[in-house]
Amino acid sequence: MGEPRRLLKVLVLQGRHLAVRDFRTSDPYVIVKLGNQTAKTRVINSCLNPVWNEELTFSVTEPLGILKLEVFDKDRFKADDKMGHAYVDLQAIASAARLKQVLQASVGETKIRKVVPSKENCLVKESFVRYAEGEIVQDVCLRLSDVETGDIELKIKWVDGASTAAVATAKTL
Ligand SMILES: [Ca+2]
Repeated sequence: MGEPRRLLKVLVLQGRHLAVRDFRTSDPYVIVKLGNQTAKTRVINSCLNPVWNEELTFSVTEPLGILKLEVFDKDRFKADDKMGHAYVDLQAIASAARLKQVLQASVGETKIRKVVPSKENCLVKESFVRYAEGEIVQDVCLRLSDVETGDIELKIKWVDGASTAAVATAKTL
């Protein structure tokens, strides 16, 4: 067995008040990048408040870096139009994940960290990193840049392969 595999699961929940790129609406989709890994959601046609509820999975590599999001309007006969971009600094969730072993004894839900909106991030409101049901989760609401309007809501989950295996072993004993 090699290094335990750690995953970052990015649940792209929804977009709100996205920009118009066609006549009255847009056909939005989101590209999410972590390092050299890229994943994208499906296109939702003719919608400025799309609900994707789509989970994109990335391998966690060191250094962890920044999660980047780009929103586009799908077009049939020309290049897709830009609808803004945003990023998430993953340091808060990464450092919370390091605390996980300490938290394993705790019951229910624990808020570990709070990130407040500032010029240094894209947050629309306070973002909490929490420990719930054995997982480290961060709820994020992002304001898109370089666009007239638009927010994107995400849920980021840190999945530690090693501890999942440990829990499974504990259950069989
Ligand atoms: Ca379009």
